Amino acid sequence: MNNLNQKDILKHLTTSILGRQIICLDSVDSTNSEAKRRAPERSEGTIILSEEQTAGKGRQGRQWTSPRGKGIWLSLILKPDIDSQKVPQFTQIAAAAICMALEKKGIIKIEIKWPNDILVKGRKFCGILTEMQSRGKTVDHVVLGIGLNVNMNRQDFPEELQHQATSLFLETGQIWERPQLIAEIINEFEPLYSQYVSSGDLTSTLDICRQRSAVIGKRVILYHKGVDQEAEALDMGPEGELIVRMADGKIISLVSGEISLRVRINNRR
Ligand code: BT5
Repeated sequence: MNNLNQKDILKHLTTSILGRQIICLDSVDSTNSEAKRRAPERSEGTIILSEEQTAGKGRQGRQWTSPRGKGIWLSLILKPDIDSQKVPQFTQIAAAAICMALEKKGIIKIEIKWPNDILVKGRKFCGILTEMQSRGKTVDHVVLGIGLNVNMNRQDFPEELQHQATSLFLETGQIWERPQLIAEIINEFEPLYSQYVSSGDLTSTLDICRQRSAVIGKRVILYHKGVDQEAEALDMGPEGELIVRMADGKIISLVSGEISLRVRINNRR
């Protein structure tokens, strides 16, 4: 497997702005942390990649396993002229773009577990971490992190993840070229992102996410600040929020962020 380099990715890139500058590292703590450090002097669309992450991050201090050479550990620096409240939706845009790119390669049965997990047959192979630096409503920069397990074997995962995580290789039996996948994800992301940032239009993203939702119509358990609550996921709202009916019948909208969600294994009503 070749090391990642800018040239191999640019060959497949059809975007006008995003991904035109690519920094490929050998090892880093976290590409999101590195992107945040470099964001002030970098322009919109710069991508940071690393062969491995020694402290890959999930949400809320969780870890992201990122073994050398086997995955896409990517952070995209964005500098949108947009209200900071509209940034969490970037996670949905990225999820939609990843699904479109992979489906075009013939990888099917991909599901999105709101807000930031992408699954095949119930196993997670991709996670998204959107971080932002803002002053009030003004966005300084956004770092959109994508972790995608590409050519990982079962043994590349720590034991506790072996039954809940997967990779493109494990699902398809095929070794995948990372540069092409990276370019194709960014190619799908750019139009959805530009449409949203320029006009607030999220409809294409929402259509893609709703059709592939692993949670809509299911009983779920919401976990927030140490408390589990049962609910039924009803739909996604116009801003990408998840609309749920709580056990007491109350209907509420969840904005991505602090809430974790488990789909109930036994999903009978
Ligand atoms: C996420 O968090 O799913 C966001 C992951 C984002 C990773 C990318 S890699 C490039 C960029 N730089 C970073 O430092 N991060 C981003 P969350 O929903 O909190 O899920 C974290 C949980 O997923 C962990 O607690 C594990 O249970 C599980 N997990 C960890 N590594 C995994 C992997 N490689 N594949 C599947 N599941 C994993």
